[in-house]
Amino acid sequence: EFGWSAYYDVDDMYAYLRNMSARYPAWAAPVVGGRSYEGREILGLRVRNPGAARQPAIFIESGIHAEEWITSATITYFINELLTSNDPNMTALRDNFDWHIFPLVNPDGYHYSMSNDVMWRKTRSRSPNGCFGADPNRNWDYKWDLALNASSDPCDNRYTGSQPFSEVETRTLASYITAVENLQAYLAFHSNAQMLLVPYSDSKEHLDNYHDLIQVGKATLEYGRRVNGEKYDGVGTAAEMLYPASGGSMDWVRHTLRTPLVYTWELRGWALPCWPAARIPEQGDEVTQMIHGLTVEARKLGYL
Ligand code: 0X9
Ligand code: ZN
Repeated sequence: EFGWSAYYDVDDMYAYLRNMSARYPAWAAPVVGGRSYEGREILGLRVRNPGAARQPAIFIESGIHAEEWITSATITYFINELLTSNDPNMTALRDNFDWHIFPLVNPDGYHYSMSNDVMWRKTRSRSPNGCFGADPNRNWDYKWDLALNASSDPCDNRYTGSQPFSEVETRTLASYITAVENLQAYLAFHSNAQMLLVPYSDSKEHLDNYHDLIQVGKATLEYGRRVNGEKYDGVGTAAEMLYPASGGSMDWVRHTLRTPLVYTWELRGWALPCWPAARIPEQGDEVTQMIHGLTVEARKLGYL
């Protein structure tokens, strides 16, 4: 039985997604966002109001880094709240948006992290020199060749891949995202720097709606803080808050698709991936409230 007091491997997580779509067939359907090097699906759930016409779409990407288990556990927790809760904040979320939720976009790496090497981060593609995998958050086709906080060495943990979108996971997911109609928000989940990041990651350049993103982001973190009193370090570009990095998903989405609201969460945690399973619901509740808060605050500024 799937739940939130343990971490689950790919097959169990996917069974849970299929099970939820079977329980709520009018509202939820499994969607395939791409495929992996080892032939797994990138499985997600589309949740939308069967009685509504076109709604703003929100895309959730989680588990791109294989060892960041807490992100996938947190997002399946959110799915559970979204589909089963009678809290009016949750019913508003499921009534008003077209959700594309992918708790695990790097299934090969995650399975390898669970079964062989807890610190595994990358995909599992084979390089000619015998090393495995590229960093799927350095492989997207935006500023890829800057290779900031990245390496051209296939044995490095932050290998860019041999070319932009060399990894089938990022390539196929990008084409899925491109086809999402009316995409208004893209939310990516990592751990564990405890901050909220906005594009772009490669420079300190600020977007035209930077101030809106910061205002909504700060308010969003307050919704999370009210749950357990846990404070995040703040909101800003990766270049200013963390380190400059290039080839990441959120920058590609913002630049290529012009999606207005794009954020990357760095969840809480300590030494990866050892956030204790017994404390998954803590971050599940915080993130659920933050996603709710983000929609409320963004709407105040005319988004969504
Ligand atoms: O380095 C990363 O990819 C992320 N940090 S992590 O420790 N989880 O690896 C930060 C991502 C922010 N930058 C981009 N989205 N480009
Ligand atoms: Zn990460």
